[in-house]
Amino acid sequence: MSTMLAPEPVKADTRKVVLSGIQPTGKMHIGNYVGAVSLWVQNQTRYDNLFCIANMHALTIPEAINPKTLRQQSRETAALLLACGIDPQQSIVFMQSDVAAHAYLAWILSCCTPVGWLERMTQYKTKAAKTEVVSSGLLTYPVLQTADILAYKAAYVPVGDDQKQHLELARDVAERFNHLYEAYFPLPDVLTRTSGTRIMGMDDPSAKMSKSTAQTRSGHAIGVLDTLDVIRKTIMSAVTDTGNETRFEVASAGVRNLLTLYEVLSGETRDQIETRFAGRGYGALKRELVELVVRTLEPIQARFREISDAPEYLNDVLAQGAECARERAERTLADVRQLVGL
Ligand code: AQP
Repeated sequence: MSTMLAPEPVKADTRKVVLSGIQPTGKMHIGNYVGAVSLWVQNQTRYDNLFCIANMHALTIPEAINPKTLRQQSRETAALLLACGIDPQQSIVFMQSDVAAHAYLAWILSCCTPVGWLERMTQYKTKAAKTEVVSSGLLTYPVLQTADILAYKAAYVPVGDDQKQHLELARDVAERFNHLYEAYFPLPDVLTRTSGTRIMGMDDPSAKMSKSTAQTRSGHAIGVLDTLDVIRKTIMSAVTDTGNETRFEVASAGVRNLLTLYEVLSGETRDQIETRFAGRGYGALKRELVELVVRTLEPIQARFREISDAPEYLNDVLAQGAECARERAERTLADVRQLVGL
């Protein structure tokens, strides 16, 4: 099949560079898909794209993942990106750990980053509060993310809402580097959806849907690879309220979350959705959302199975991706070494 041929190297061109990543810290969920991956796919032909599996970021809480699981989930995540529609003929897909320049650049950038900036990060505070031994890697996580972005002088970083603060930090670090040495790095801009940028937990609409939470709480996330039965059960038992309100602006958090998922996956306007569900109760909304989610995920799951049956193809994609990414990142690193006096 032509789409399973080893990709040609993706060459840099005059389009703006896009870089984004996903951690292989668990099962990819519909929040990752809606907030980030579908946006990457949607804009794929418009930009010069690099997408990485952030497996080094996944080491920041080493107690949470064992080496075998990390390796297996990293490959699964890469296969899922392709299954979701990332085309390796158009976008560079690679493992973060295959490009050593990220870690090297992260060290140089960490020397330009005041500790206070890192200690203020919301994600650091939340994750540190839940972790017995807080690694310095958890604190410097956003510096490695900044290195991921700046290694390719990315103009845009498409992410969900939870990563916005890290992006602001990346801009601040780039600005500080430019101030200390020379105006070298462009300042990256965040790209987010207008709706669906923060999908909440099905079992708790006050907390964002998260891979790590999903590992300990069934009913929290809709996994991209979940079976029809699990998807149905998760959506049908999603937290709502005792009312009947399906207007976006006034619905309770849980109902708004379901409406938002419906909006992004259907492409219908809010007016159309409100008319569709007016007075029909939450059961109808849930049942139709189940159908929509299944219609969205079925082709992704079928494609995932095809890719999983062709491990050599995935090896080729990742090897080619690493080579292309390495070449670009090494060029940036050579400039940076020169600028800082190494
Ligand atoms: N609930 C969400 N709604 C919308 N977008 C989301 N993203 C994550 N959760 C949601 C976006 O998905 C991309 C990849 O996320 P990540 O792997 O970098 O990890 P994360 O942001 O820390 O999200 P998770 O899935 O909850 O992982 P854990 O539990 O490991 O922390 C990012 O662009 C993110 O914004």
